Parts: sequence; C-alpha cells; structure tokens
Amino acid sequence: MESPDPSADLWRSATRVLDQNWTGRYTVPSRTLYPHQWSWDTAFAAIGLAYVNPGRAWRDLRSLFEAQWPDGRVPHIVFDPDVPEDAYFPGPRFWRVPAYAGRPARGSTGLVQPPMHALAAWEVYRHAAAHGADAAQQARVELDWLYPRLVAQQEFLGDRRDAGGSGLASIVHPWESGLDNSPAWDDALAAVPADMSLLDTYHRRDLDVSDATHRPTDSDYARYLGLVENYRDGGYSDNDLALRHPFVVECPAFNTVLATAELALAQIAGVLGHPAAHRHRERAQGITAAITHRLWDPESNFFHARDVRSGRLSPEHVVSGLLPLALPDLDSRRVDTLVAAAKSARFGLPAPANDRTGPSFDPVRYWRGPIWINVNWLLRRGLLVHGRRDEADELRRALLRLVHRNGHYEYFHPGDGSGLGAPAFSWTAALSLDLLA
Ligand code: 2M8
Repeated sequence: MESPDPSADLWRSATRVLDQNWTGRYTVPSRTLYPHQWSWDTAFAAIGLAYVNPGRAWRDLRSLFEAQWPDGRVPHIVFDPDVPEDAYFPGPRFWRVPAYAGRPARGSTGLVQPPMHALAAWEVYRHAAAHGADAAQQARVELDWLYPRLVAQQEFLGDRRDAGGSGLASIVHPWESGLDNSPAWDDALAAVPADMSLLDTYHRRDLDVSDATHRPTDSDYARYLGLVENYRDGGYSDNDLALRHPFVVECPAFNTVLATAELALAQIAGVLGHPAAHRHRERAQGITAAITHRLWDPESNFFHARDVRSGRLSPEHVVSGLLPLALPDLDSRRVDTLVAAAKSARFGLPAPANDRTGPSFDPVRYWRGPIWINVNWLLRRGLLVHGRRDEADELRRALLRLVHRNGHYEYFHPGDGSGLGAPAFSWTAALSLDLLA
C-alpha cells in the first residue's frame, strides 16, 4: 500500500540517500558501485542538496574543482585516497596522471564529463536565500570562488576539445559522455581495436557488484581501456586529436550541456558584476548554431552524434538526440519535431536511453535501454524552456511515480519500471528532491 503522503515519504527517503552517500567531503554516486567522486554526479547531487543542505552542495562542488587541472579540465573521477585501489576499476594507478605543481592529494582520471556544474552552482545560489542570510552570503562567496574555475572548464572544452574545428567540444572516450555504452558510439567504436588481452591483466570490479547482463560487455571494456591507454600515453594532450586518437566524437547531449553552462555563467556573471555575461550568451548561441548545423540529420529529423574522424553521423536514435530540446534558442520547428519524437513509439516519456523499436535496444543493459532520471530531468527542463508546461508536468509526475514505487535506483526497466543497477543512487535522490520542490 502506498503511504498517505507519497511526497513526504519520497522527500525523506531522498534526503536519507544523500546523507548516506556523503563522505564528509563529497557525495559518492553509490556506496556499492562508485566509491569515489564523479564529476557530473556531483553537479546533480548539488541540485538536490540546494533544498536540504546548501553548505554540503558547495563543499561537494569545491571538492571537485580543487582537483581541476591547470589546463582547465575537470576530471571525470576524483579518487579518494582512503579508498583501496581495487574498490573501483580502473583505479588511480591505471590513469597515471602526471604530477603538476599544486595538484591536490587526491588523484584523478584525465577524462571529463558533461559540464553540468555551472547550472548546478546557479541552482544552489538561486535557492540559498530560502535558507537564511548566512546561506545567501555563503552562496555569493562560493559563486565568486567557482566562477573563474567554471570559465576555465568551458575554455578547455571549447578550445582544446574543438577537435573538429566546428565550435563543438569532442569527447575522446564514451565515459566522457556519461552515457557509457550508448549505441550512439557503436559506429565510431567499431574502428577502435578491441584488445581482449587487456582484460587478462585487469579485474572488472563492476562485475563483482552488479549483474553482468546490465553492464557494458567485455569487448566494450577492452576498447574503453585501449582508449584510455592511448590518451594517457600521449600525456592526455589534446593536440591533433583527430589524427592521434581513434575515438573523437561530437555528442548532441554533451554540447547541449556545454551551451546550457554558458547560459548559467551569464547569470552568474550578472550576479557577480562581471562584464562577461554578454560573451557567455553569445557562446551559447554559437554552440546552439553548431549543434544544429553539424548534428541534425534532415533525413531522420533527429540529432545524432558525429564521428569527427570519419565525418559520419551515427545512425542510432538515442536519448542524447532529444536533449538539444534544452537549448532555449532551438528553432520552433525542431522543438516540435523533438517533442513529437520524445512522445513517439521510439521513446515515450519518461524516455528510455535508446529507441525502443531499434535493434540495439536492450531493456536492462545500462545506457542501451533503461530509463535514467538525470537525462529525463534535462528533458523536462527542455520542455519547460519551450513553454510545454503540461508535458513537463506529466513527465515530472511520471518520474516521481517511478522513483516512489521502485526506490532511488540508478536506472529503471523501461517496461515494468523496476529498479536496476545500484540502489540508493545519489542523482536519482537529488533530482527527486528538485522534482518534488
Ligand atoms: C557510469 O560510468 C562509470 C564510468 O565513468 C562506470 O560505468 O563505471 C555512468 O553512468 C556515468 O554517467 C556516471 O557518472 C558514473 C557514476 O554514476 O557511472
């Protein structure tokens, strides 16, 4: 039987999950599977913490940005020195990140993830006053500390990572997308050698704690490791990426987040009295234009990932192709087309990670079929940005129902809604708080 006040119930359980996953310095995505700090998970956690504990939201963001590299990149994982090497694979030793002056004690990877942090910082700031004058004052101080670091993060992605010279940031590894084994990468990954012997030397820790049918396959992992080795052995340099690295891809979701970050930075610059607000808005417009120009396929009427090396668009229809809906400057024809696609038999709201009608759809395998709360949260933002209030509210209610009935799981079965992956997952809990508020 459902509780008489499902919202209060959900609020309490979400807060509990965030409390349990707080280490004292940052929030882990999940105690079982991901025992370190992940980049975009930190941003989503902060969006929820904004309602219940803004001090912790700021601490979380600070912990992550304290590990920012001098070139501006914010690592996709910041390792906890107190967690044993074998608690997560690939752990700190595998990455061999070069030492540099001032590097904090915590090691990191050399990859990035979608830059959700400017939006998160803006959201925490926006809600700070509701927690009193001290919280409002702290928010201002934290924004001031974060702003130049957020700008450096954007500059790294916009300059060093513009491997296609198109005004878009490229990812050099599927892990950078956050949508790890999405079919969007299948075509580009086919050109990456899968050295299966790499797996003889390492132990896939993820398979000790989760069901192998839910996780990326061994041949995916062989390619993932080979890609890290190549990038790592080149000193994590981004020079001539398209010539030196076998996986260089422009993702519509990653670049949508990049543009959204510029818009959040414009707001932050306004509050801080920096003259750069206009420049941030111009950058967002430039990225929007490049996404439309480079990643829209007029044949399929959809956004697809582009392989910079081959120049080809991925043929797959996956949820990342819906996310440009979150761009305020997207033209109304594409907005209508995307909303129709989201509601069509391919997806349906809440949207699964992959086209339900396509051959690569797998309802349990991670980013190849299940429903994820964070991408649906972004989709809902897109619906709101374009004034689709009814659809946005319907999606909000469906997401809350899903989590309330099944728990704060990492992802959900797109058929029966059952919870899959890690239980007590931070971004599911955090974004539930935002959806409830
Ligand atoms: C998943 O990715 C990690 C690698 O970064 C993994 O599979 O081990 C993805 O779902 C990613 O989006 C997420 O940030 C991370 C931690 O929740 O897990």
